[in-house]
Amino acid sequence: MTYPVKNRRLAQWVQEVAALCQPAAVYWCDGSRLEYDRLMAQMAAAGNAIPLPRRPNSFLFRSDPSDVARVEARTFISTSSRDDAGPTNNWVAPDDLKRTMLDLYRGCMAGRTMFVIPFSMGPIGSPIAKIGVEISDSPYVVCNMHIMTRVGTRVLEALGADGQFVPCLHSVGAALAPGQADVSWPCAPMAQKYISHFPEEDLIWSYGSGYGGNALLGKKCFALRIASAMARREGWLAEHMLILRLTSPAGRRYHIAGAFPSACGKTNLAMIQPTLPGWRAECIGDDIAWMKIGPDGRLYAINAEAGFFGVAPGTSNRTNPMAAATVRANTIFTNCALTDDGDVWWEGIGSPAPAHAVDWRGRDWSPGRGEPAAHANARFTAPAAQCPVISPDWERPEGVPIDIFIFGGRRAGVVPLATEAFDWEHGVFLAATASSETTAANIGAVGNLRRDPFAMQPFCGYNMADYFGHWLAMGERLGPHAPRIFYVNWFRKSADGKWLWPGYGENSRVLKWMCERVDAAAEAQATPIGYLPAADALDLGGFAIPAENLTELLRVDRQAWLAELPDIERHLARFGARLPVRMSEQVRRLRERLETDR
Ligand code: GTP
Ligand code: SPV
Ligand code: MN
Repeated sequence: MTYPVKNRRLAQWVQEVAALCQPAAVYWCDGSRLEYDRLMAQMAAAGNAIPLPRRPNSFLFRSDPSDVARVEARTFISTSSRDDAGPTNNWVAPDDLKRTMLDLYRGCMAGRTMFVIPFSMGPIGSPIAKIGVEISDSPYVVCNMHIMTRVGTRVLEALGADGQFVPCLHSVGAALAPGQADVSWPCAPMAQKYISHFPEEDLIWSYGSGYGGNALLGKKCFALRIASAMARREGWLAEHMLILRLTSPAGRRYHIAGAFPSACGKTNLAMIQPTLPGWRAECIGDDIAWMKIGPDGRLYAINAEAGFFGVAPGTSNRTNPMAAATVRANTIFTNCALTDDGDVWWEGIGSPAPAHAVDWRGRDWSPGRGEPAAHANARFTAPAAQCPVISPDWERPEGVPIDIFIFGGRRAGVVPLATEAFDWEHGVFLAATASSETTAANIGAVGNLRRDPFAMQPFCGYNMADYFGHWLAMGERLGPHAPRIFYVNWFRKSADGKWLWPGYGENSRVLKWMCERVDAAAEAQATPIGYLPAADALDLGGFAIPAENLTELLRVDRQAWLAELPDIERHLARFGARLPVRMSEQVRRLRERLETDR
């Protein structure tokens, strides 16, 4: 077999994988519109892609009910030493894991086409971008990759004869015997799913799932887990962050990068419509930022992706009008409900529940059923370029200079609306001890409080203690150019379970305070946990929030924080001697501040 590729390593790898997986055919993706349309038409003809007449060129897919989100319990960082993966990652020795997975991969593509998908994370040719090649037996993955990354011949050209790429092998794990009919969403049982990373050789092997981050390997597997390990070796940052540009009424620009755990508000903040008069926001990215120090010493960020793989439930014209506009055409919907007039519907879409719909499992549904019509982790896949507020600079090869980092999580209690770190080291501590209630973005219990450092707990490709150390080292290199660090919580609730803060566009009030802090133009008060907005420092013009809500949102409850300390200490103690001393020093000082009056 000859391949249309100059890159010898790629040609050889494709040949090896074909020999191992035994597909019925090998197909090289060119990334063209024609290719996308052809694959979509085939999936529609098979009944797996449901055309949505009200949204041009858009389709609905329903996954297998067992395959609806990432599976952290089946995700592995496979390094020769267990310690290099660290206590936050599942670990199996590379030889053992490869032996197990080779057995699974043998013949696993029988009866299917093996697609070779060359892709670039970041604009092709950007000094921050990198190339990967995904091999997958899922045409659904190919179409999603078309939207989420830059796919095709241009990438092979950029790769050249001896360029570097990250090999990403994916199979849904459902070989077809001769004559066997396919199912609409092939996948393997949970115990056979493996989302494996070999950071010592920049290699990804995924088996058994067709959903999201398990299967679109450019995203979490490459752009976060493998890239975070590369970034540490090479002195840059690969982060689970949105990127936005905020312009003040005076025309001053601020670039903000924010890390919140999965399903905790990145896409929404990335496309924020500020409610404050005169403030404008542009979206640059909603999930993954790659950042390098530029020639002027500042930190420059690119969006590693080309599309949005966004949470559908809760997305409406009121909450995220820019996302709602983005998904009007050319969008893939997964696990949303289908209305009788041929449109998608989900909880929180902003229109009343239809009297009848087909739910995400393909069953008749009506509002009285007591079950949601869309899966809580139903998603849309849409081109970033379609976002009405996408920044004209979103594909700038050199990226945008970051002024502000925001970390945060989903906490019904304790954590105030906004906190500013005392300094970089304290900011790293705030991020390292970030906590959040778990969401439907992972298969597992929802609503459990856990530590999710830097929103990277499921995505750090090496020992998280070394990751904290890398952030401390980056701060030293950045010196006076280091972005300011803030911590937010949009998700505080009252005793009777209502949001204390309206969120969404109103979050611009908090962003404005941050920008003013950068310019030394807003007041803050020192508290044991950091600087908080002074009582009148938040712009509340034209805003009707009950005074008691605001008091609660900006209160530091010393007793509640003291009660949190053991969990924070336990969390850091997991890292043992590998934890940077500066982090244990930070927790000691936090305890001291909380225990003494100030
Ligand atoms: P991933 O794609 O999983 O990484 O998620 P994400 O961080 O991009 O989260 P997203 O913006 O999609 O928000 C997830 C859910 O939180 C949606 O249902 C949103 O409607 C909701 N949400 C986002 N921002 C806010 C906010 O400011 N307040 C409240 N109450 N809910 C919010
Ligand atoms: C997340 O879980 O953080 C996501 C969705 O962005 S997935 O691509 O499935 O990881
Ligand atoms: Mn995410």
